[in-house]
Parts: sequence; structure tokens; C-alpha cells
Amino acid sequence: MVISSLADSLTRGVESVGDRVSEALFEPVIRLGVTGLARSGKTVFITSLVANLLDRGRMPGLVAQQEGRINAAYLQPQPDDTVPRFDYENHLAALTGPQPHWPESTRAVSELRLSFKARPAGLLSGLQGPRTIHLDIVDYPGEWLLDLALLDKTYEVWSQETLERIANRNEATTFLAQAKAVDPSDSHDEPKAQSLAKEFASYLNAAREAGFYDCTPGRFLLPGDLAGSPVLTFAPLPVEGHGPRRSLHREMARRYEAYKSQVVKPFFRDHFSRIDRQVVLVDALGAIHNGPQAVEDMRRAMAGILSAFRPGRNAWLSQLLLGKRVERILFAATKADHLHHLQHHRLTNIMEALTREARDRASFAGAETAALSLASLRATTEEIRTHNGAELPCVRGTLLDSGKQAAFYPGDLPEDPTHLLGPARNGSEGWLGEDYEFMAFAPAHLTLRPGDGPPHIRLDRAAQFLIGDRL
Ligand SMILES: Nc1nc2c(ncn2[C@@H]2O[C@H](COP(=O)(O)OP(=O)(O)OP(=O)(O)O)[C@@H](O)[C@H]2O)c(=O)[nH]1
Ligand SMILES: [Mg+2]
Repeated sequence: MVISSLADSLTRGVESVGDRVSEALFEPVIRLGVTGLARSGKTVFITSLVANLLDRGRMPGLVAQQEGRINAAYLQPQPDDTVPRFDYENHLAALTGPQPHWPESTRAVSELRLSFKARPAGLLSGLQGPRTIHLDIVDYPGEWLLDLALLDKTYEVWSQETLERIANRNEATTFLAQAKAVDPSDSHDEPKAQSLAKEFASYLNAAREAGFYDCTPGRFLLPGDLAGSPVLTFAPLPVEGHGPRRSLHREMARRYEAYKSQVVKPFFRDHFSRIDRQVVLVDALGAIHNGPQAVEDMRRAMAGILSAFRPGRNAWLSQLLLGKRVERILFAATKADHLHHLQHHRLTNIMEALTREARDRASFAGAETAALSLASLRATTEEIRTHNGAELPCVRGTLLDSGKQAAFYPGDLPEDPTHLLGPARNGSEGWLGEDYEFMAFAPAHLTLRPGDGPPHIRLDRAAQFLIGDRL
């Protein structure tokens, strides 16, 4: 245990020295982490961001672009040979091809390197030629960050907390019945362990479908090549003490520990520890549509995610990071093209309030944070419609289900975000007096002018916050 954490921090030390040397002497590298819970819009965000950084006609908010200092941007082979490449070309073809469609769900880590040739700002700009700056974009599931909380917990504590939290969820009924029916101090029985793990995984999947955000351990949702292996064959059980040798309890606890050391820690060591800038994408509109419970869950998940960025909270992680920290974190509400721009500031207010609360809750001191609402790929146009004598700011687009064009009014977000966050925290069943509908739109047919990337909302502002100061 001690040896492995020592080794971790040594590797990290050598690497960061290497990073710093190459940064000082050669070409600076910015590692931008892009995360968010399932379906929050990570793939579309990265695809459109890269397309708009390659063709910057729609990026006036990126200061280096506005000052004419970016001479070129181009894709390059990424530095990490064992991480899958982000499939930029195929995702872009899906979004902007003759039959535009949203890209497939991804759910694993992937990476892409974009390099800039840019002249420095200010006084140096006339004296120095263009420098090369690399932007390494790393896409990873937000659920993996929530797994950090497991590192502090024993199997027994985790079991108890999980069983309590899910006790009243319909999605968990079958699993809970099964967990109650076993005696964890019975001797270990593999088919029983497998059946419990399988039922727990189907609960997690159903919970995620139902809009819950606390669906950890994250790898249960996206097992990949770990499917069926012992590190994913455990489940929370009503346990006390240590359990007798060779019992189901002991074996479950052993696997839970293996999950922590062989799944959670390697992710933090190999990916998380190297990130400089981070964007956390949040489908806030989707949560609002799902009701107060979902909004409250989302707030908790944001606090959980932020606590991974709070240095010092976790001894293992602080040792791994050796004082290095993520410098900037952007919390962005995605899919803002579901709202007329008259309502965008309200969505931003909600994100700001959520971020603030999440920060307070994680008693966060560290990175610079900001909140924003954006659309990575704008799928709608705006129009004002008169309905019962009132003017409604609507958006128009192609409905994903039927392929028909429709104008759509999603409901009136409150000017004061506490009108949403208050009921969410107080456990209200539904929103008072207002219903929030959000339709799924298909991506629009595009005819792009040369030099323009795909249409978006505030992607340039997001890019400026995340990397603008380094260009
Ligand atoms: N209207 C609109 N819809 C969007 C936008 N971005 C994402 N979406 C919708 O959100 C869905 C999920 O987007 P993805 O980018 O695939 O999300 P993800 O986070 O990569 O999802 P996973 O890979 O499943 O975790 C898309 O299929 C679209 O329906 C946007 O800018 N505008
Ligand atoms: Mg994806």
C-alpha cells in the first residue's frame, strides 16, 4: 500500500519535472479536461470546439483570435500512445454531414491534440515570432470523478451509506430485496456474488436513466474490458464488523478495495493528475425538466466533482498531485439553444448559483471557477410567437422524434435561481406553478462559409476562459 503510493508520487514527480522543463524550454502544453455526467454533451462540445478552433470565423470572443495573433491551428498526433484518440473526424461528419445526426454515446476516456502557432500578446508580440502551443483535450466520464469519494470509505461504510441513500428508490427495489435476502457472513459463493453485482449494476443503469446523478461506482455503468472481472463483481450489503474469513462479506470487501486500487487510482494517476484546465458540462435544462429531485442530485454531483479539485481533501490524491492543481474550472450548462436568448442569463444564473453552492459545500479553495450557459452546436433558430395575447420567446428546430419542424416554448425560467434551488433542496415533488418542457432537436443542415466552424452559442467565451490566457 505504502509502496504503491510512494511509487505513484515518484512517477508523478518525474513527470512533472519533465513537463516543466519542456514547458519552459520548448513548447507549452495545456491539458484541458472535458467531463460531465452521461449525455451532458461532452462529445458534441469537443467536436464543435475543435472545429471552431480550426476555423475561427465564429470565435470573436477568443481574444487571441480577435487580435489576429493566431497564425494557424492544426491537429497533431497525441502524446499518449495508450489512450484512444478522440474520434473527431467521424463525430464531425455525423454533425455536419448531409444527414446530420448526433454522435453515438462514448463513455470512455479519449484524447486529441490541437496545436496553435500564435504570436504572444502585448509588448513581446512585435519582438518574438510565433510560438507553438499544444492543447491536449481529454474527454472522460464525470462518474469517474465521483468515484474519488470511495477512496476514503471502507466497504462497510460505503455499503451502509449506499443502502440508506437508495432505500426509497423504485429502481432499487429488486436489488434491495436480493441484498436483504443474503447473509453476508455466509461463505462466499460466486454465483451469488455475480447475481448481486448484476442486479446492482442494473439498478445503477436504471437510476441513471431516471435522472439520478449519484451513480457510482462509475465503472459499473461502462465496464468496457473489465466486464465480468472480479473488480466489478461486488455490491453493497448490510454488513457489520469485518465478517468471518471466506465469507461473502470479506470477498466483497476485498473486491471493493481492488476496485479502488486498480480502477479508481490509475485513472487519477494517469489522467486526472495531469489536467491544467477543466470544463464540467452539465445538462441543467434536462435536470430542470426532470424536476426538483434531479436538480438537487445534480447540485450534489457538482459538489462531489468539485471536491476532486479541492487540494488536500484526500491524502492519497494530494500526495499524487504534489501541489499541482487545476488552475481553472468552467461549469457550463449545455444545450442552451433550447432556450430563446432572452432566457439565457437565467440559465447562467442558475449555473452560477449551483456552482457557488457546490463550492461552499466542498469548502473549496483552489482553482478559479466560472459558470456559463452555452450550446456547442446550435440546432435551433429563435422566434417570438403570440399565444393567448402574450408574446412567447420560442425556439424553432427539427424534432428528433418526428423529423418535423416545430416552434417550441420551454417555460419561463425564474429570474431568481433560488426559486428553483430552494424547492430542490427542500425535497419538493414538483415545481410550483410552472412546467419545464425540453424537446430533443436534431442537428440542423449546415452550409458553412469557408473559415467558419459550426454555429454555437458562447463556445468562444468558454474557450477564452479555459485557454485564452495561454495563447
Ligand atoms: N440542441 C442541442 N443538443 C445537444 C447539444 N449538445 C448535445 N446535445 C444533445 O445531447 C446529447 C448528448 O450529447 P453528447 O455530446 O453525445 O454527450 P456525451 O456527454 O458525450 O454523452 P456520453 O458519451 O453518452 O456520455 C446529444 O445526442 C444531443 O441530443 C447542443 O449543443 N444543442
Ligand atoms: Mg460522449
